[in-house]
Amino acid sequence: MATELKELVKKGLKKPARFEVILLNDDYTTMEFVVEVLMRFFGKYSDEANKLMLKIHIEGEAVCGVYSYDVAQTKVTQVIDFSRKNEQPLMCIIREIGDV
Ligand code: TYC
Repeated sequence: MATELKELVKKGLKKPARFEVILLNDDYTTMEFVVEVLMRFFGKYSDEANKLMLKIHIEGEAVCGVYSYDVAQTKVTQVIDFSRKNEQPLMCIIREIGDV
């Protein structure tokens, strides 16, 4: 197969990009609020949500879920809207997973 065609086939079969949704630590958001966010938007049970919240508190950040771009971006918007409505400064970002 010609090199150009090989490249096209390769492109067509490329794995869809995946994005990590990450919560960041801060000094003001309450621990209870972060646990609520993890349960409400990331489908975590109470135990897992508490462990993940503490990981963020100690390490500065943690991956809360992995999604397609659209779903990841929607999670960020939902978390930030919910946080501001509740007067919490919690920050949420997305990061593309690189091929290794
Ligand atoms: N560090 C916050 C506190 O001590 C708790 C916290 C945890 C805030 C996780 C944000 O993503 C976060 N109240």
